[in-house]
Amino acid sequence: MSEAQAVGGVARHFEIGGEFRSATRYGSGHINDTYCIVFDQAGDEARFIVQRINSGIFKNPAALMENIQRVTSHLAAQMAGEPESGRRVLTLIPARAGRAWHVDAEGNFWRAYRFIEGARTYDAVESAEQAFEAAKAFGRFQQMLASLPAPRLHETIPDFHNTPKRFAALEEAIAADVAGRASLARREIEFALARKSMASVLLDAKLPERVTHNDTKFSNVLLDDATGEGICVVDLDTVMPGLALYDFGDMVRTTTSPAMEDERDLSRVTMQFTMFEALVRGYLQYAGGFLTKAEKQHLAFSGKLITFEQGIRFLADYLAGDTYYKVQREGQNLDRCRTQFKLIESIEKQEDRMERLVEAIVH
Ligand code: ADP
Ligand code: GN1
Ligand code: MG
Repeated sequence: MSEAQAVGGVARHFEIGGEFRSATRYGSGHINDTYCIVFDQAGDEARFIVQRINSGIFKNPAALMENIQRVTSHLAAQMAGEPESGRRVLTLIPARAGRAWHVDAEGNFWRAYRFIEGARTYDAVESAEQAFEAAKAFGRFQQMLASLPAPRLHETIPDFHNTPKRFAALEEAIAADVAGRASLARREIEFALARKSMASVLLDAKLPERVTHNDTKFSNVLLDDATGEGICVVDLDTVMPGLALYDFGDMVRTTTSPAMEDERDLSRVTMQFTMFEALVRGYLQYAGGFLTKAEKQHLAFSGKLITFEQGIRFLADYLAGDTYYKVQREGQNLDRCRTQFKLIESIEKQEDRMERLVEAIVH
C-alpha cells in the first residue's frame, strides 16, 4: 500500500463526507507528519489537513489533544461573529468513533483539521509587513488565551523552554559524544559554553506564567493571500503554560533573518533591524495591554535567549546522531545550529539599539 493510500485509509475514520482523492505530504515541520488530503464532495474538491502526531516526542497524545480541543474551542468562542471567523482558528474534525483523534492499528495517533484556504505559511520572512502581521497574530493569540478557564493546560513536553536544562542536556551530549561528532563541532561547542550564563536569565526574572504557544516560528502562522493579514496561528501541540517571552523570542529567532533555518551561506544570516521593529510593534498591538514591566524589559533579550536555546538544541541533536529533528541530509542539524549562532552574533552587535527601540516604544 502506498503512503497516500494509507493516509486515505486513516481519513475514512474522520467525519469527512465524499470520496477520498489524494494525500500529499505538506509543510516543512520537523516533528509531526503532515498531509494535505483532497476529497471529492459532490463534484467539489475539499481539502483537509491530516497529521500523525509524533508520539516519540509527545508522550501523552490524548492529553495533548485535550489541550487543543480546549484551546480551539475557546478561540472560536472569542472570535464568534467576526468576519471570516472560521478561518481564524483551527477547526478539528472529529473521528467517527467520537473522539478528536484516531488511533491506527500500529498505535499512531492521527488528527484532522479543516483546511484554511486562501492563506499560506512561509519558511522565511520576505517583508516587514509580514513580520508585523505574524507578531500581531501571535500577540492576539496570547491575549485571547489569557481568559482560558481553569484547569491549567497539560504540559505536553515538560521543561520545553527550560534553557538551563537544555544547556545541561547539551553538556551531557558533549560528554557522551555517542555519534563521534564532537570533534566536528568544536567551534560551536565553544561558542555555546562561553554563553552559559545567559541560560537562566528569563527563569530568574520572576515573570508571570501565561498560556503560550511555545513554537511561534514564522511558518506557524498563516498569512492571508489577499490581504497579508496574519489570519490563523497553527501548530498547537505545544500550547501550554509558559512565558510570553518564549513566544516573542521565537519570533525574533525565525522572523528577523531572511535566510532559511538550515542555510549554509552564513553571510545571509542576519538580524534585520526593520524586522525586529515590526515584530515589536505588531506584538505589542495586543500584548502591550497585558505585559508587565518586567516582561517588556526583557523583550529584546528574549530573542537572543530563544535563539541560543534553539542553537544548543540543534547542536545536542547533532551530537546525539539526529534522533529528534527530521533531517534530509547529514550535517543538517549542525548547519541549523550554525545559523542560530550566527544570528546571535548579529543580535549581539545590535542589542543596545534593540533595547533602546523597545524602551522608546513602551514608554
Ligand atoms: P508541524 O508540527 O509538522 O510543523 P504544522 O501543524 O505546523 O505541522 O503544519 C505544517 C504546515 O501545514 C503549516 O506550516 C501550514 O503551512 C500547513 N497547515 C497546517 N494546518 C493547516 C490548516 N488547517 N489549513 C491550511 N494549512 C495548514
Ligand atoms: C520544531 O514542529 P516544528 O517544526 O514547528 C520544534 C520547535 C523548534 C522548531 C525549530 C515540539 O517545531 O520547538 O523550535 O522545530 N518542536 C518541538 O524549527 O520540539
Ligand atoms: Mg509547524
